[in-house]
Amino acid sequence: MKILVLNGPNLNLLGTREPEIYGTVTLLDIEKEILEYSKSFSGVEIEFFQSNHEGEIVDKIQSAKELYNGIIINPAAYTHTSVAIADAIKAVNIPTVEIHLSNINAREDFRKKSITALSCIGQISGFGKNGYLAGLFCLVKYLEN
Ligand code: CA2
Repeated sequence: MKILVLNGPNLNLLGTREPEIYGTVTLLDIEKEILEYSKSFSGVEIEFFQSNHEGEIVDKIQSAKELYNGIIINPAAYTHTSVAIADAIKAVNIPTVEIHLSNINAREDFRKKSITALSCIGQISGFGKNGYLAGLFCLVKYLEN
């Protein structure tokens, strides 16, 4: 089973600013933890991708067809704006879980609406880096059934 973990704009800056919202760990730390946790499931392979560009994220999702069984995505700010990413997820028809480090429902009004979640099987928000691990667990169980 192959899972693509996709992170959107500015998440490459994790650990450098706004630690009160996003914590102190870097994206590389999170990726290492996901990789470590993935070993507790047999036959699960992970690939990581981060981009600050909407079109690159759309291209990556399109190219995931036939290559990946599932996607874990934190679309970051594109969560609230990107019909293009939502359409790409729908088009490839790959089960996708949306993750947010912060609790987007407890922040500014504009963050409460997720356009991309409309195309996802579920969303985990507010549990920091552990959200990615919970998302992997839920996605693997979903794909096994
Ligand atoms: O809580 C999340 O995971 C978000 O997807 C993070 C996005 C934000 O726009 C979403 O509303 C919620 C922002 C990611 C930016 O991350 C930074 C990390 C360090 C320094 C600056 C930005």
